[in-house]
Parts: sequence; C-alpha cells; structure tokens
Amino acid sequence: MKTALIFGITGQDGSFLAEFLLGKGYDVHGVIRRASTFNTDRIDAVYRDPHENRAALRLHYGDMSDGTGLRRVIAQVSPDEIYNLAAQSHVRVSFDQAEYTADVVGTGTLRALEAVRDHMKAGGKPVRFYQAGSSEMFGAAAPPQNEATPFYPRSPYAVSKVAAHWYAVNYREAYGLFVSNGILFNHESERRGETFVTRKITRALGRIKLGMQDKLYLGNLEAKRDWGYAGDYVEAMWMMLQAPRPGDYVISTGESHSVREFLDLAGEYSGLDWTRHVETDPRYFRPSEVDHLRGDSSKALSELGWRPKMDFPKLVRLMVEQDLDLAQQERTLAEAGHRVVLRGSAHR
Ligand code: NAP
Ligand code: F7E
Repeated sequence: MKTALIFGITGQDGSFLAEFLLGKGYDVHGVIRRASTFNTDRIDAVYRDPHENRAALRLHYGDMSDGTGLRRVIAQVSPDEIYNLAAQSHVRVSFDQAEYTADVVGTGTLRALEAVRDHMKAGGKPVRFYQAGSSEMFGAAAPPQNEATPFYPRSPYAVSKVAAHWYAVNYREAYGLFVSNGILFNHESERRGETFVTRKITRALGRIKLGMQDKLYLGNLEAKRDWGYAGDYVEAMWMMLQAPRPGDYVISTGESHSVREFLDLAGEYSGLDWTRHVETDPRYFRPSEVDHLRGDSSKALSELGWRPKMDFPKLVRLMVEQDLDLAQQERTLAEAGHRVVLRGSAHR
C-alpha cells in the first residue's frame, strides 16, 4: 500500500485527489491550515474520526510558509508521493497580496523541495513529487500553448508559479529527485471556489432563478479559457507520478471559450437571459489580463495515455444543476427563518 501526502488537501483539487487516491487503496495524509472556522468542508465526506476507525485519511496542521513544520510532517508520514497543490490560487487577489503569494506559491514550493531533498539524503525512502503548475505561466504567449511554449506570466501568481516550476526542474536536474510539473489549464467543478468566474456565474444564476438575487457583477467577459473538469485532471497528476521518468506535462482539453460563451450556455441551462442580470464592475478587471489560453496536451496523451473525459457543455450543465440544487436548499432555509448570506459579488 502506498502513502501519499497532499499539501492543499482542502482545496478543490485536493479533495478530488484524496478521493481518487483513497479509491486506489492509498493511505492519504493531508496538510491543513489552522483556521478559526472549519475549513474541511470539501473533504468531510471522506474523513473518518481516527478515534473510531483505522482511518485511511489523516490530517496534519501545516503551512507552506513554515518550512520546519513541513519537514516534520514529511518525516512523520514518510510518503511515497507528495502532491503540492497548496497555493494562494486567485490571480486577481495576487495583485493585492503579491509578497504573500510569492512566499506561499514560489518559496513554499522551494521549502517543500528542500525538505524532500534532506529527507532522502538522511535515508528516508524515495519520494515522488508533483508540482501544481498552471497555464497562467503562459500568460501572454499565443495559443495553442504546449510544453515548448515560452512562459510569459502576467500576474504575481503566475510569476510565482513560474518560479516554482523552475525550482522543481532544478531539483530534478541537480539532485536527481523524481519531480514532475503538471501545467494544468483551468479546471472547474461543483466544488470550485466561489470567487472563480465559472462558479461565481453558476452560483449566481441558481439564486437568480429562484428569486434570491437579481444582479451579478463581473469583469472582462471576452477572456478565453480552456476549461476542463477537475475530476479528470487529478487523474493526470497521479499518472505523472506513476510514469517511469519525471517530466513536465500540459493538461488541457484543447478547446477554449470566452467568459461570455460560458454565460450563454449557463444561461440556456438555467432558462435565464443573463444579459438582464449581468453588470460590469471594473473592480474585477486585472491590472494585466491573460486574454487567451488553449492548451495542447498531446504529450500527456502519447506518454501517459491521459485525455479529458468531460466536455465543456457537460461541465457547464453539471455546475448549473448543482448550484440550482444549492440555491433551492438556501431558499428552504431562508423560508424557515434562517439567515442566508449571499456572498458572491463581494469578492474578487
Ligand atoms: P484552491 O481550491 O484554491 O485550493 C488551494 C489549497 O491550498 C487549499 O487547500 C488551501 O487551504 C491551501 N493553501 C492556501 N494557502 C496555503 C498555505 N499558506 N499553506 C498551506 N496550504 C495553503 O485551488 P485548486 O483549484 O484546488 O488548485 C490546486 C492547485 O493547482 C493550486 O496550486 C493552484 O494554484 C493550481 N492550479 C489550479 C488550477 C485550476 O484551474 N483549479 C489550474 C492550474 C493550477 P485553505 O482551504 O485553508 O484555503
Ligand atoms: O478568471 C475573467 C478573469 O478567476 C477567469 C485559477 O484556478 O485558473 C484560475 O485562474 C477569467 C479571467 O480564473 C470575473 O478576468 C471576468 O480572465 O476564474 P478566474 P483564472 O484567473 O484563469 C488558473 C489556470 C490558475 O492556475 C488559477 O489558480 O474570467 N473574469 N469577470 C472574472 N474572474 C473572476 N474571478 N471574477 C469575475 O468577476
């Protein structure tokens, strides 16, 4: 039985990956941040109280800004595989919190790699390391983007991911570590954070449909993204660590759509004319935007046998239906006198 350690297990991808690895019989350990409120919603369904069961999923406190803690967790868990998914992952927020983003995303990755290097040097068992890279690293480079496309990052987030990418490459070349970079294009799901544009849209349309909200404020509707499904993408992460050699892989659908096209389809599935509800708010514009991302993942297909399973219309439908259900639950609560807070538009 293999042991995996996931940094960022409470995030969208971390939760899908934890379920995927548990399904494969892994012992899964995850690092969570201390927060004043519970932050494990996405993994609660697979978490079992360790007092009651021999739990296959165990959680440890840690933070990418705290190298000592990361070392301690790695020594204690002695994992076969580490997945570094932890990040301040919001591009717009990274302009407001640039130093913090660099520390967690860039230097945080370096801390984890240093810990792995020392762990193995001290006689720990070999560790395979997955680094969560991003299509944002391509930024202004023209589509289609593949592993040979030069990076042209357009935000502090993207610059930090480029640093993390090159740290990973360097530790592979300098110390022979098994480190793979996934260069993942946008991937969404019913668990996507509610401040990313797809989920912000489907959450709002669900509430608008049920009469709980009237307006949705958005930024640039012309940006194009290559949107896939998170459940498909975590499988690619695992495949990279099962390959005979480490490498860097673009993971994408090969199709791009604008935010406007996402709205068209989501509006159609919700039975709403979105143009009557959406307004532009410049606070959601970015100081420097990424206009068009469309990936070419033929290397992942030929070397790993990976291809996406869910197409764009299915993804949009899944998110719309899920968020209509959620809105229905909220309305039921509201009608029963509970206070329901609609947060969507207050955030980036
Ligand atoms: P996400 O939902 O924002 O999750 C990020 C995770 O990182 C959460 O578990 C978060 O913990 C944790 N985290 C944040 N700051 C941390 C810190 N200082 N120390 C330890 N953990 C910290 O992101 P995601 O969509 O699952 O993405 C996973 C990874 O892939 C990220 O590295 C992201 O940048 C990258 N990526 C995502 C996409 C995409 O389209 N989703 C595409 C390319 C790359 P809390 O829950 O406590 O906040
Ligand atoms: O924006 C535009 C916005 O925030 C997509 C992260 O997972 O994927 C994600 O980064 C587009 C941008 O995702 C709003 O300007 C318009 O052009 O959903 P997003 P992102 O910036 O592409 C990459 C691959 C990552 O690695 C990141 O971690 O939509 N947009 N109006 C808006 N975006 C937001 N968030 N909110 C708006 O109101």
